[in-house]
Amino acid sequence: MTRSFTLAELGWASDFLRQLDLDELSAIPCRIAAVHRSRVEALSAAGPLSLTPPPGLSTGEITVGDWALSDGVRLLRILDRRTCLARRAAGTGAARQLIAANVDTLFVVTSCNADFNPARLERYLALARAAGVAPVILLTKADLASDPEAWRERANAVDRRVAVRLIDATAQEASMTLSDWCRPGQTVALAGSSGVGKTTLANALTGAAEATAPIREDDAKGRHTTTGRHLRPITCGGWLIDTPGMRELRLTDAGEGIAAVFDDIDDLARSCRFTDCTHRREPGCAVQAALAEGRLDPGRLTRWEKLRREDRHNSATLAEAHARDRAFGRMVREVLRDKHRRRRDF
Ligand SMILES: Nc1nc2c(ncn2[C@@H]2O[C@H](COP(=O)(O)OP(=O)(O)OP(=O)(O)O)[C@@H](O)[C@H]2O)c(=O)[nH]1
Ligand SMILES: [Mg+2]
Repeated sequence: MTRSFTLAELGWASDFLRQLDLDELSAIPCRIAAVHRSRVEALSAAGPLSLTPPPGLSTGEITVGDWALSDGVRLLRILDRRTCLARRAAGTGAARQLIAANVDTLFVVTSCNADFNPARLERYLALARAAGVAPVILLTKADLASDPEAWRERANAVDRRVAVRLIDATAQEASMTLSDWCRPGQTVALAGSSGVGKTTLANALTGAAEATAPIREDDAKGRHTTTGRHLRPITCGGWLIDTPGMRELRLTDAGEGIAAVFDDIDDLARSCRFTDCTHRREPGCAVQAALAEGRLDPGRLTRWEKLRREDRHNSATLAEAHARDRAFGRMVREVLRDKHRRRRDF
């Protein structure tokens, strides 16, 4: 990337400036554009930078969209994030994997076809809400649907507060549909399964020509064409983070996000007679009453319970892992202190 951008164009805001100590005023503020194994790429008002993180900060703790301070060669520190999208890392570990930072809008992308799945949409909406990011649902392939409005209604039914847009991502005017959210200084991210058209949309927004690939005909699934994450300038202003199609989006620490997406059930649960009501067969259960009266969709209740179970399990595992790390750190410090003491006493 050869163009340089002003700090305001890069998305710099007073929240970040306020975090600087007096002796940091000469440091270069920069925005992380890509994270590699031992180095990060960043954009600053003076142009692009290639930086090495300081000892003790692994690149796993840095993510695309982060604001950082640098001396031009080294990254000095990461500034507190305004928003942070994260999930539980794939595999068996408990680690929390950062997806993107300081994102204003998350475009949750699905298509007007077999990819559409309310449970998955709710999961993405909970991810966005837990991160403090405003979600927008994009229904791609509207041009291929026989009744696009029916798909819009299905998306509206998932969460009536979330904006929904029907779009043909391959059309010339695709980026116009998204212009409300893609303004100078704003950062948007795309999330959704493989093959829904994230890269097609990204290309429309950035004018780039990243590779896309046709989906399988039988189940509308993609082939995980995109593999990296980058911060890229949008033609009409703003920034885009294209995330690869996630094979797994496991929530962690997303309790508040889930409560926000399912606030109807959350409200009901609060008026149950018992505070530890499991909403199964307790007397005075407002959730069961709503089900019996047809005010609550049983499928939605099942999905809420599943997400909460998963989030609680993952958050507990994460908390345990942190406690183990802390205990190990304590042990190492004690051993070192002991060694010092013995050397001194010798
Ligand atoms: N007709 C039509 N085709 C689309 C639309 N959006 C995407 N496609 C096609 O769907 C296929 C998959 O699109 P991609 O943009 O590669 O999907 P992706 O979400 O980036 O997939 P991954 O990189 O695997 O996560 C491509 O052949 C696109 O041309 C749309 O709105 N209408
Ligand atoms: Mg892609």
